[in-house]
Amino acid sequence: MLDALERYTAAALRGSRLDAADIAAEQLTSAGDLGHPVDLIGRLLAPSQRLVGERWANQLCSVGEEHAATFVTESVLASLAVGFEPEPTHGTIVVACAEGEWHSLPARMAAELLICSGWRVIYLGPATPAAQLRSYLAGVDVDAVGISATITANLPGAARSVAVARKLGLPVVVGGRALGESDHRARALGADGWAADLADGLDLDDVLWDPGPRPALEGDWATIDRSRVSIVRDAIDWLGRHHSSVATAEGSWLAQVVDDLDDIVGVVAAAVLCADPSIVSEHRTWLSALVGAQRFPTAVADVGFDAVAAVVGAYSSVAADLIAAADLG
Ligand code: B12
Repeated sequence: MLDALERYTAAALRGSRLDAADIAAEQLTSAGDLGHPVDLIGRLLAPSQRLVGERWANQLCSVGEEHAATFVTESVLASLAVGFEPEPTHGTIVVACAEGEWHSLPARMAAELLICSGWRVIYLGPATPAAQLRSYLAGVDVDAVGISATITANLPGAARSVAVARKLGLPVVVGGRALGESDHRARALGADGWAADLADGLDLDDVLWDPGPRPALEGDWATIDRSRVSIVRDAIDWLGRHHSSVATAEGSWLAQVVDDLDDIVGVVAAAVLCADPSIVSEHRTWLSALVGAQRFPTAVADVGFDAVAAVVGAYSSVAADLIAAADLG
């Protein structure tokens, strides 16, 4: 018999909210070990979404199925968590996605986990621009801010979100897949704390560190991030001169090339911000596997990096050196 994770994921991928909710409820009420929403999120809903992501990346499910699964899991999360909401004891935290970050479900899961651990949560959802976050925070009485980032290209946006909250004197905790597995990136963003896992809730005394140096909001990373459109345009010109197939690209294929280049430039800005070339190599490995799964030669991923490497030096020598230092093997 298929285990609960596989059955749940299959139901979510076929868009069957009732089946998925039944499997989740069965786990909550049976003698199974997922007796609380915290466990349900950590051991069923989040792993199911990761599985869906892997299947999408390996061309084993379509974008439509991935969207359907996300809707099902959002619904299950909302319906199951409500009955478990305790009286808030920790104060109020605003949870928002970083500027540019459209992965709202990770932040939503984090919000539910915070609620279960006694926080009152105001959840702002996806991609709140930093300026709007600032005006929102200026008008509410809250104790802390949580910023979520899923893809590394959005770490520069996260740094701007963090900065506006800190300027208002609010402690900022960051989390999400883009932060990696140590506090290094969180510190580079200027956050006050980082939490990878909210299974045991969030106690600010445990996660906040002493204020250290903050990243300057101007600098090479900001120049690159601000110049994304021009760098992508230069990279397309470079590709046109060096790879004739790109010179004649049009329609959706050209749009895909532009998107991929824009992501690479965002990732380079993030790597410069965090002084961490592994951010570039990680993205290169991921993109190569993705184009391989799409049955394109993996060299298609290399040329995007070659193009950005060739043109970015005109904007930032630090970025050019960082790409050269990244292991793009
Ligand atoms: C659903 C989904 C989408 C949906 C999101 C819908 C939504 N409402 O969220 C949509 C369609 C928008 C989307 C878009 C894209 N996606 Co997407 N997506 C996913 C998927 C399958 C699931 C996301 C999810 O629900 N995660 C929920 C759980 C699993 O996330 P989690 O990080 O573990 O969250 C926990 C902790 O991190 C923590 N946490 C999270 N936030 C916070 C905040 C604080 C303060 C704290 C303390 C803790 C905390 O708590 C959470 C619960 O335990 C992921 C796969 C994955 N591994 O996440 C891909 C994935 C993230 N996407 C990916 C990609 C590439 C994209 C796109 C670039 C695709 C494209 N070309 O369009 C765009 C980028 C959009 C953007 N600019 O933001 C890649 C990223 C790879 C990479 N290079 O980094 C992934 C990993 C898929 C893959 N395997 O390749 N995506």
